[in-house]
Amino acid sequence: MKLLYTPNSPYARKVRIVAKEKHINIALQEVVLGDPDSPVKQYNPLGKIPVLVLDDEEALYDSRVIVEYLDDRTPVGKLVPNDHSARIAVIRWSALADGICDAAVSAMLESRKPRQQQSAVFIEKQIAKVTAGLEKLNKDISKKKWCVNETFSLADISVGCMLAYVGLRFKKLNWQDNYLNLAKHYSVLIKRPSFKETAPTLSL
Ligand SMILES: N[C@@H](CCC(=O)N[C@@H](CS)C(=O)NCC(=O)O)C(=O)O
Repeated sequence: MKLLYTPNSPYARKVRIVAKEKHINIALQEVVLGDPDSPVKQYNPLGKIPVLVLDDEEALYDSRVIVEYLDDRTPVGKLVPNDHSARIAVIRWSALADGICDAAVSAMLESRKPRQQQSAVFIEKQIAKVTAGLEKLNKDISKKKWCVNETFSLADISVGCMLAYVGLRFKKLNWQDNYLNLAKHYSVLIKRPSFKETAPTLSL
């Protein structure tokens, strides 16, 4: 099994953390998304990473599908609970964290266009989604240790990956000072080996 990934993708990091937390070995294949010879399209018609290529060459995407696949491979340390209401809560937290990443990625890509082609209105709209999402998560995490039912889950992993990504791309949002409940939550998460070993390294 191999994972096509880029080191800074929050979605791919989520998958890498889930694999580590579940003690599942996956080979990593770093790709360059802009490279015309990148193998990604061969496996995912959408051209997006992460993609998990199974031993029989079947490809799984997107990150939400891959994390469920990995979580179901072993009952040890379930990250998406079986209980219906806990499961819905976990995937809802995760959907919001991923949605914030979607808006942050869109704003970042727009800001990389030549200045005349950029839309300031579009960027502002995406950043507003990021800050509204951060506010909601900051309120919901409140004084809790973990996002759902006081148990570490996929919700915490998704939130942690999103926070690291927003910090990497939008330092000026200064989320660590503006969302103190999230900052406290993050300070606990980054002590886990799975987070330390997957920290983004590049600023590209
Ligand atoms: N919903 C997808 C999002 C994946 C995604 O947007 N990945 C980005 C990298 S961070 C990508 O591959 N972008 C390339 C493209 O959109 O062409 C997931 O959860 O896997």
